[in-house]
Amino acid sequence: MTKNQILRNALNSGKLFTAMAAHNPLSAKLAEQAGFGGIWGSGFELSASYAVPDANILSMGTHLEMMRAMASIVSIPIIADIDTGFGNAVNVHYIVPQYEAAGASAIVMEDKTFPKDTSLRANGRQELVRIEEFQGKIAAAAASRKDKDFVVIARVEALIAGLGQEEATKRGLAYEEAGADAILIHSKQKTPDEILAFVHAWPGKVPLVLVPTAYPALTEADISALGKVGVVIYGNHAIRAAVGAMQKVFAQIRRDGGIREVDAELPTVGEIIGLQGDEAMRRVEKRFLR
Ligand code: SPV
Ligand code: MG
Repeated sequence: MTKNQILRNALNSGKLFTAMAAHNPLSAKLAEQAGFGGIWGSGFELSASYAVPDANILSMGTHLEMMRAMASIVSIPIIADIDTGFGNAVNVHYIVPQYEAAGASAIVMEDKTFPKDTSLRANGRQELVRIEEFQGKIAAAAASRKDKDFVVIARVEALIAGLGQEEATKRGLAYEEAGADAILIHSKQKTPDEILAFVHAWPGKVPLVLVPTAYPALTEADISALGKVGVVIYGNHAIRAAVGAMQKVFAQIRRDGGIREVDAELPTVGEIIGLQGDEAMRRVEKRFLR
């Protein structure tokens, strides 16, 4: 089965598919080893790893090349976060085959204006494009893919923009009609109430995608029990884990005036060499070095 088929089958299966955010091939590999079904090619994480805001500061090429690098290392599907599609429907028609060729198995595109502002920031600029315009962008994404199993996910930002449930449902249905394979509905409310109201009322046929960063109380068991959600995305836990771990270790080394104490708490250099794919390289060495 191809990676695209794995994701497509998961969406059709009715079973919840889990995707962990990653910002480089190493974090993607760790997510795969931990047992997640797929990788979320997060714009937020990649931006954070460059220490710039998640507001279309990085170019499409930078994100695309990171998806390619991750896809060359992991065997699980990558869901690429293409923000607003880097322009209009013409841009989307051009870039979707590039993401496909880079090894992604899906794109998620959100209905905000370009340049976007990050969704979870308080008081961010959250302006949406017209429904018809975004339908055109979704239709362009669906029409331009080469493999019918490549998944197109439309992301509704109406709740993030404070436009209410009615607008969110209207947009979700319009994007389904335009050819979206799934609808990502995002919320920044601290409790799951807003998202649960949307999910319970969702009249569409395609599965929903949730990103429960703001409302972490909702577990996979809770989400599965809703019966309408195909994918849960853990949006930024790789970069937050990395930042927390580095801050802790760096502070300890400064406090201790050296690395003696901290050394035993860290993964060994051997473990890192293992993650670099050393074993495979040694096999090549043995076979071809003369
Ligand atoms: C991302 O991880 O880049 C996302 C999810 O788009 S969020 O940051 O919650 O908007
Ligand atoms: Mg994003």
